[in-house]
Parts: sequence; C-alpha cells; structure tokens
Amino acid sequence: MTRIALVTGATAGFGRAICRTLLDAGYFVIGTGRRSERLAQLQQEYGKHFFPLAFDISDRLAAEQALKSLPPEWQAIDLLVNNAGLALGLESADKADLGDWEKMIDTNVKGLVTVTRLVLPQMVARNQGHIINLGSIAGNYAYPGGNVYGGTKAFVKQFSLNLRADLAGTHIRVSNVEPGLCGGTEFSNVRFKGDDARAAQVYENVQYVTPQDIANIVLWLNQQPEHVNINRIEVMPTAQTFNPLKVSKND
Ligand code: NDP
Ligand code: 8X3
Repeated sequence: MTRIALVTGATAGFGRAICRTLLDAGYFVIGTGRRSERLAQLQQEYGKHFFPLAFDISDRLAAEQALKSLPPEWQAIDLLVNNAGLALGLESADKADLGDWEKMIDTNVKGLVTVTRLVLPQMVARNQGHIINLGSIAGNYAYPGGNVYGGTKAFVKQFSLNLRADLAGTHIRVSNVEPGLCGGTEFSNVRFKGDDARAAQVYENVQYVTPQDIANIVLWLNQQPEHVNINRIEVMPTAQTFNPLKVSKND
C-alpha cells in the first residue's frame, strides 16, 4: 500500500534529503517550503509522486489554506515530518534581537503546532499515522546563545511527548528526532544571516552528521512495526561530545 508523507521544509537541508529518501522508498510525498522553485525542481524529478505545497509555515491562514487545497487523493497523510525550522543569531539573551526570537517562535513552535493540528484529525479518524518532529540537542542541553532556539526545541520535545499522551489508545505514533551538529544544510547560513564564511567555520575539520544520515533515521523510524514507537532519538556526530558544566569562580 502506498503511503503519503508530508514533509515541511522540503526546499533544503534535512527536508530535501528526507523527501528524496521517502520518494526513493516508494512513498508519495507532499513537500512544503516558501521557495516554490525548489519544490518545482523536485516535482520535475519525481513527477506525480511529489506534490509541491508552497506556503509560509509561520502564517496560520496560509497554512490552513494550503492544507485545505490538497486534492482528495493527497489528504490521507500517513507520515507528517515537521522539519521546517531555523535558528537566528547566537547572541546572549541581553543582546539578542527580539525580532529573531519572535521569528523562531513563530516558525519552530507556532508553525509546527499549526501543521500538526491541521493534519492530525484525519490520522485520528483513520486511526493510523506517524508524526516525526525535528527537535534538537539544543532542547536538551543549554549552550551560550542557544536561549530561544533551545527553548523552541525543548517545546518540540515536550509537545511530542504530550501528543503521545493525547493519542493514548490509538495506533498513531509520535517521534522526536534530536540531532546535534549536522552539516550540508543551510542552517548556519541562516543562523548567521548570510555570513557564509562564519557558517562554514562551524563545520571545518569535523565529520558532521549529514542530511542523508537524518533522512535514514526518519525512514527507519517509520519502518518500525506499528506497535513500536520510538519516542525520542538523539543523534550526534561521534566527534561531538560533552564538556564539564561551567563553574565561575570568585577571583
Ligand atoms: P535548512 O536551513 O537547510 O532548511 C530549513 C527548511 O525550513 C527550509 O526548507 C526552509 O524552507 C524551511 N523553512 C524555514 N522557515 C520557514 C517558513 N517560515 N515557512 C516555511 N518553511 C520554512 O535547515 P536544516 O535542514 O539544517 O534544519 C531542518 C530542521 O532541523 C530545523 O527544524 C532545525 O532546527 C533542525 N535541526 C538542524 C540541525 C543542524 O545542525 N542542521 C541540528 C538539529 C536540528 P524555505 O526557506 O524555502 O521556506
Ligand atoms: C542545531 C544544533 O547545537 O547548533 O539544532 O543548536 S545546535
């Protein structure tokens, strides 16, 4: 039986790799994002197996209209991958830009809950489905400048667990993928607002986790038998590990 997946943030990074991996595995895929020309490229490659749905996820009305506009044969979504998201800036909380904070909350929190709320009722009606959210290690561990970005990802983790609580007794699964340092995406170019040299430095001389690694994990999560729910999966490059907690001493 062919499965239908909806992947948010399909125009770059993880989302694009997840779309390709699901399409190659035989899924029909709805891909979203604001850059419609990139969605059109995927449609050119995969033809009727890919449905482009361009909208700004932080615009609730646009999200509602987009989801409503899906043709009937695309509405029974079996797998929702809530991947679209961003970090903006790395300044400490007293210096960070409030507009950046709002944009992260509007996208990573409000956008994600909007799409979830729009897709979930048909999953419940069919008693079938899987929601895979893209959290982050930033939602598990604090780091300087992680302030609101980490806060949004902690929200995604707890929202995922609370969805599980609400979906008790159904066959619907919810998983939160929590990656660490991953290269090959636009994440740091966006975070550093187009300072591509600074973005490149983040990944210099490190064997980072790739978008394909994340896509493989997403496919594997969904391929588990229906009675198996992976609640959370944290993934880091082997090269990334922990520091002692910081203690500031009096002089
Ligand atoms: P990219 O910047 O490469 O891709 C982000 C995607 O999100 C793009 O397709 C973009 O599409 C979409 N997006 C962003 N804002 C909006 C919006 N307002 N409306 C619609 N779509 C939007 O990032 P990654 O692939 O690296 O990140 C994907 C997810 O994984 C994010 O949630 C990120 O927080 C998370 N993550 C990333 C890690 C990393 O190190 N890369 C590690 C841990 C988690 P468009 O611009 O076309 O709208
Ligand atoms: C992205 C990973 O450590 O840059 O979510 O916040 S990190």
